[in-house]
Amino acid sequence: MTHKVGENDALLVVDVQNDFCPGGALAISNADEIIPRINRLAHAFPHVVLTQDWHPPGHVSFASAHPGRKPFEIIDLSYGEQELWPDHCVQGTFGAAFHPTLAIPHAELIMRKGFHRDIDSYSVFFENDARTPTGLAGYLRERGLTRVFIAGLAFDFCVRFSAEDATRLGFEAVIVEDATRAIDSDGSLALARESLAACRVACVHVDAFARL
Ligand code: VGL
Ligand code: ZN
Repeated sequence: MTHKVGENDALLVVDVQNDFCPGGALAISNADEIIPRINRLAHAFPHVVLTQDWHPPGHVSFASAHPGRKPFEIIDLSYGEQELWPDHCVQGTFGAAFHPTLAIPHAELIMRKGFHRDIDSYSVFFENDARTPTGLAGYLRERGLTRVFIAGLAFDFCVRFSAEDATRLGFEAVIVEDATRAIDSDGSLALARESLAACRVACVHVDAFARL
């Protein structure tokens, strides 16, 4: 199937930030490889939204905020289970900045998330309590954007939960899988695939785009 990109389509470029790339605090293997592909993909889209993981110092998702805990452990918080991470994407730091090779000057919105100290946000639509909205759904609706293609980092966290929420909110969601990379901590990649299939989120490759 080829996709013809139209006026009601948006490309959501998730968290292509230094801390998720090689050398970063929460580096994902080969994450930088997908950036030229994302840049090319973005040219085919009239509307692009960039997202930025944007945590205050001492954020609840940081293992360092929980004495005795280590990154990649899971703890119980008031809103449910939370995986703990190394300190990453701290507001205003180099690690939180977009990777220098990301080149999408025509992006129309930069959406920041994870800025509440006591709650994490994987999805670009809702924080991890599954009820605090980020405002992105309203933005897309007001602008008549009905289908979102999703690329970026990480496939098994922010990309996955954003796609699932988009579907739940009535948008059509399609993941451009070879323009993503996964963290794959403790089976999270397999779980993401299963869950995305159950939510009927389509995964395509960049060569499926008619205008590329
Ligand atoms: C992410 C873990 C922690 C992501 C953000 O962007 O997928 N993952 N914070
Ligand atoms: Zn984060």
